[in-house]
Amino acid sequence: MAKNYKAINWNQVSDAIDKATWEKLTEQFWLDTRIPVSNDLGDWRTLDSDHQWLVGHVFGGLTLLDTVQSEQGMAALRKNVVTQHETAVLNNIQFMESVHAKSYSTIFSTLNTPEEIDEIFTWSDSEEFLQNKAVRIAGMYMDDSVDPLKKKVANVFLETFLFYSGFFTPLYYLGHNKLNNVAEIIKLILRDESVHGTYIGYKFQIGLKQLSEKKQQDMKDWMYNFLYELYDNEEKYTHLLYDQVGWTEEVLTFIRYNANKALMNLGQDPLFPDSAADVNPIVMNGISTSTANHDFFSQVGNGYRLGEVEAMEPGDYNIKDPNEK
Ligand code: MN3
Ligand code: MN3
Repeated sequence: MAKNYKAINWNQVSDAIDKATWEKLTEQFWLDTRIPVSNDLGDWRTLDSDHQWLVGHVFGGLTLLDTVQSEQGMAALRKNVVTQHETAVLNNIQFMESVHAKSYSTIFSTLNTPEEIDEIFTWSDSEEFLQNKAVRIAGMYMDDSVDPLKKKVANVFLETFLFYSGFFTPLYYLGHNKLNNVAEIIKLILRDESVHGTYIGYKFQIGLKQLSEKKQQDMKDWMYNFLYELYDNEEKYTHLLYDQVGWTEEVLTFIRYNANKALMNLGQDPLFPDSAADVNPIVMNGISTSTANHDFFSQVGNGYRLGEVEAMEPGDYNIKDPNEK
């Protein structure tokens, strides 16, 4: 046991990315309870039962994945931080993952009956292809023998890739000017995930560069194999959700595009040929527009303007080799 415990000093920050990320995340803080989801009830009632089923169950799936992130993901990454400020950032991320997980329940309680909500949770707690991805990733998080860098890869694949089969639905409706408040919640989540994926990917790249060339190559080989494995399951999950409404192929294009973005966050070359131009432009529109200005905090007088914070782009972090001068 160490003799002394070290107090975190924000006036001496060894990695400026920690501070920048903390500031970005705290600036864009939000809560589900401030979004008027009940304004979407009119749109909701125009959907047929297949489409209502889809909306409920994609959010059931997303609830499960955000539960994994909030309960295991950040706790796992926190065991291998390089700086104390990194711990603080991961604490922030962990709390927001709990907000994300809770926000779907806010949507359910507005749009769905208690019986439907019970059915959605029974489904997400048992559906094979959904459970496959949750158990696979959570299993890595909880296993102390798994390489910490691989846990970062699992985290970025989950955040930047595996969530997007679910995000497609609210973005599609947003593009058709439907369920706008539900979509607003999803866009606030996406804005968070954009920072999370970039930050964890950056920390991964620093760790990767410190390995020998042989070990870097082994890590890359493992990463691409792991992505194939996850994609194989994701294809089946997508068919299960989307075949009945006929959107499956479009969703698969969208998730391949996001798989490439996950690889970019990790500093790697894309795997799939799909680019932004291949994705349904209505869905891309939903992703790129900034969030509406709900101006939550001006009500309490401290002048935050939530909508002014833009999503991060991969180029926002200029990753340098820490060993280079
Ligand atoms: Mn999340
Ligand atoms: Mn996240």
